[in-house]
Amino acid sequence: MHKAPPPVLAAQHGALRVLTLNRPDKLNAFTPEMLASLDAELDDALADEATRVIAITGSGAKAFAAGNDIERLVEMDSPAAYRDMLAGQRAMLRLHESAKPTIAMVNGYALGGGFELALACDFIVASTNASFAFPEITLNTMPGWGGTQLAVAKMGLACAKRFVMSGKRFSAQACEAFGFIHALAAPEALFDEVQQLATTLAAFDPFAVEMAKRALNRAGELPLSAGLDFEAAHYAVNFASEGARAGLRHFMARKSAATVTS
Ligand code: CO8
Repeated sequence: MHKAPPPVLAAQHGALRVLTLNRPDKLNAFTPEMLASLDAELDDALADEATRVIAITGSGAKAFAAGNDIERLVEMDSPAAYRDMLAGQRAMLRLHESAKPTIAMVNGYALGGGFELALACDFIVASTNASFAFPEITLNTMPGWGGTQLAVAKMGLACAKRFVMSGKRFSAQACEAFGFIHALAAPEALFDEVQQLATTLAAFDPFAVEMAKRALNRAGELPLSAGLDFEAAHYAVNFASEGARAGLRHFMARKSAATVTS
């Protein structure tokens, strides 16, 4: 009997876990099975101590993900679309809030839900043939997996309106100038670029990275005074950790070693 290919593939490269959306014949358009599989793979990657960084990419040379499956959307009534939207939002929120850093390795089209998934990651590393759009408005719909909120947070209101209200597709080069892309690489160098970033991130104390990310994520959600309180509380918790003590002691040891040799 023909076995369906797994909707998400997982591969380990040192401290980096790469999750690949695997529906290349449909440009990796999302299905409920794909979202459920992504959820399960995230559970696994988050529970695995050896995994320090999670990257998401798309199968094939053309697309990261072309968004939600339009064939399915067409058949949905409003309650089904609402439930579908909540499932997508849950996936985006998990990535946005995940304790481990996340990288979208964008290797082609990142459209609609695919763009939302990329924006939910901490970093976007894009190949020079990638492009980004929210085409929903051209379908008389709108982003529903957190796009309106994440786009504003990541690129500012004016730029987010340009994407959401025009439906226009922008090249990776244009998007780099918009400020939400961490790095651009030629398609054949994309994985190396992601690995370099992952190596940098994995070298830091994971608890410090997690605390800093949580504090950063609250910026813009809280008034400044509450945001500063949140930051101070996380600073204090992090400061009490063995990792922070070791980091500070290491710096002092280097300084005193330099004094002895000079
Ligand atoms: N859904 C389903 N199938 C898709 C999708 C999609 N989003 N995108 C591409 N495909 C399929 C095509 O139908 C085609 O299948 P087949 O070979 O069986 O005909 C295959 O993928 C290859 O696509 P094309 O032949 O169209 O490839 P091209 O290179 O000619 O064009 C494009 C590539 C420009 C990316 C084109 O496929 C396209 O415009 N796709 C649609 C993109 C889009 O509009 N995405 C947004 C979807 S809506 C969304 O994501 C909203 C999420 C939140 C809403 C939640 C509400 C519940």
